[in-house]
Amino acid sequence: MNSRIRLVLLAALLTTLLLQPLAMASDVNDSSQPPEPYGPIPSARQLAWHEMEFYGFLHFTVNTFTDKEWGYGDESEKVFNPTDFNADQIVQTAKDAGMKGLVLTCKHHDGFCLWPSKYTEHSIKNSPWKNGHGDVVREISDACHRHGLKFGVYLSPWDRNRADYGTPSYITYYRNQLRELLTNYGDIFIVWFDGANGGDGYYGGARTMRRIDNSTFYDWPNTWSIVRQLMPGAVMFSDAGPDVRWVGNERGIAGDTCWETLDMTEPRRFPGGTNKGLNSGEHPGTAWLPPECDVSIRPGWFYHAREDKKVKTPKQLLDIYYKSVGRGACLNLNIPPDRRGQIHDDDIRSLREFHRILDETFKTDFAREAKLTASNVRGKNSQFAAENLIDGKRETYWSTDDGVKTPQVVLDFGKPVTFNVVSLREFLPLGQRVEEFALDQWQDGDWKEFAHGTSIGNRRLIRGAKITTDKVRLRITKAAVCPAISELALYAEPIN
Ligand code: FUL
Ligand code: CA
Repeated sequence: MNSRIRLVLLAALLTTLLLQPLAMASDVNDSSQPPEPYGPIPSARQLAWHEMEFYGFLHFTVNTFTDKEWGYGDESEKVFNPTDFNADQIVQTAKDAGMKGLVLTCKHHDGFCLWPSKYTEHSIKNSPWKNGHGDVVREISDACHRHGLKFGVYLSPWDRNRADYGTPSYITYYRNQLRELLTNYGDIFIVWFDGANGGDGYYGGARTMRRIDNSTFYDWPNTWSIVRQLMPGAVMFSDAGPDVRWVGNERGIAGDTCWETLDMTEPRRFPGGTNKGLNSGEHPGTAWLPPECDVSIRPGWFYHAREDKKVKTPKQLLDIYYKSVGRGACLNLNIPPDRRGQIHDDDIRSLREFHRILDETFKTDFAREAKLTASNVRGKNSQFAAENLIDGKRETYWSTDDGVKTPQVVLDFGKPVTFNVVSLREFLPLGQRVEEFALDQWQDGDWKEFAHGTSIGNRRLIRGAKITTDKVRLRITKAAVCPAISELALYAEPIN
């Protein structure tokens, strides 16, 4: 090191040391300022995604007509021929169920494209449907935008049709297709990268087994940068993000403790890599990487008539909702179009009742009328008051002075109130701060704990037996730093 550099470094060190006590003092005293963020924090695109909470998957392709789950790749384009395709029926069904968007399998593992891609003949342009002039991606994306839903694309990295699968030219092909989808179909909220990869297939007639190295073959960083460039607002989903992680199972269930963060220093973090930490996340982690819970309303992902009576019941769907959305994840519920090209009546019936119950449940928040008393309010400043918990706004929150990590707040209703669902939300731009909490009810002149939990994140829904009380208390029992909580709401389900 030459002496000049040494001098500059010394000066920098001295300045840091001298300024530090000042900086610390101002942090502690200046509780009129919002708390410092803690750990990894979400990007703007992730925050927009968190707000969706519930959207749908559409698995639709040649498999719908061949009755398979994974097409081999040798299916004739001629088999794709819906008898009464109706994008409005599909999108309206999703909307009526409360979904905020739809993700379409534009190309599944079999390689058949639901849009007339310039780069292959294995697409809808060689199908009898609409005499080869159809475009399912166009019709579904247009209908989504018409009905106020967001649209997302699934483009299978594994392609059992392509002769060049496993060689570098396939990556060029894959990226060309991605560019088509990201430039011709309006706004896209999510790009879904499947981790299921490599194996036997048709491969242009070779009918062989092709194993690829998931860690190198796809060169993901350069594919991700195409998405960033063409659709900067879109989140990307895979086992390893970069924006949204898989929850580690296809049952739609997040861990009871579920962090929005993950440790990305783990070396096998790529699509099809390790499942470590996916279900519960890792705290504090190195990146904000929240989970999406994907699950099908039927046993399979594609429509099969034999599964018509196996559609999940409203009760099962509610259980999934509370264990996904209610654990800080988003729920991506698959509703596969049938051979007509519409959502089947059995699925509609179940979705309708599921949505009716959710609507009834979340119609009235019994906490709104409560009188609040908090053990601490940051800087005694109304900007951080406990009332922010019950104003229905995500962007306002209750917070405490730095160092006050175990505060409590009492909600006094002034009369008995009955509920069985509690909703909590953290203010996400400041990171995931709370590590444990408990809820008490006032009963016979004393506090009685009725629930406790760990992570909160975007949303924690606690669902139990009905409780009637005139006071509820939230205790934060462990936090990394002073909490920032934007919601405490109480609801009653129209059942049990
Ligand atoms: C899996 C695929 O293999 C299934 O067919 C389905 O698309 C599911 C959502 O992802 O990995
Ligand atoms: Ca609020």
